[in-house]
Amino acid sequence: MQPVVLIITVLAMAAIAAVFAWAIWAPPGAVDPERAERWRIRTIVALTLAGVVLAAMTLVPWPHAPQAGPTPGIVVHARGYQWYWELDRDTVPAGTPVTFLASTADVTHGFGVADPQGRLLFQVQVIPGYVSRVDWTFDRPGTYRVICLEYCGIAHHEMMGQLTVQPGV
Ligand SMILES: [Cu+2]
Repeated sequence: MQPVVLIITVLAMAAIAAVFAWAIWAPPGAVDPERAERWRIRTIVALTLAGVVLAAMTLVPWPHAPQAGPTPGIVVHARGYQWYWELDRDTVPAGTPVTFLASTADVTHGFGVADPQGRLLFQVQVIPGYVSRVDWTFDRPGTYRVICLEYCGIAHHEMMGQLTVQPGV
């Protein structure tokens, strides 16, 4: 997805640069002011419509249906505190579905898990009074980091835990 966004952005920037270059170097009198005004209005209307349609399209998948039903495998309860995570188990096997049920004892936190290379696998907002659920199956064994991705106070950056994924059976 990111390469597509990059290509679209570069093409749009090139188009804008071309318009600016043309506006700068066009010979005097090359533009009929009335025709330019018509094009300006059409362009603004078309871009506005395109923006509304594109923005609406990005909202189609939301809201997600709440995950419900039986948990598929291992359940890990994760509870956030200022400023640490408490997991009721810190070791899970690879290849087995894991359901994280995350909650908070104080303020809003962001429960996130990063792989051994530091790449974020998932994150979910953890809001007081609610239990947030993430279903995840770890492919590879290793030492994963549990992090907080919602600023939650002065020591937010130190709110890290660890999850060990062992080779599956
Ligand atoms: Cu935090």
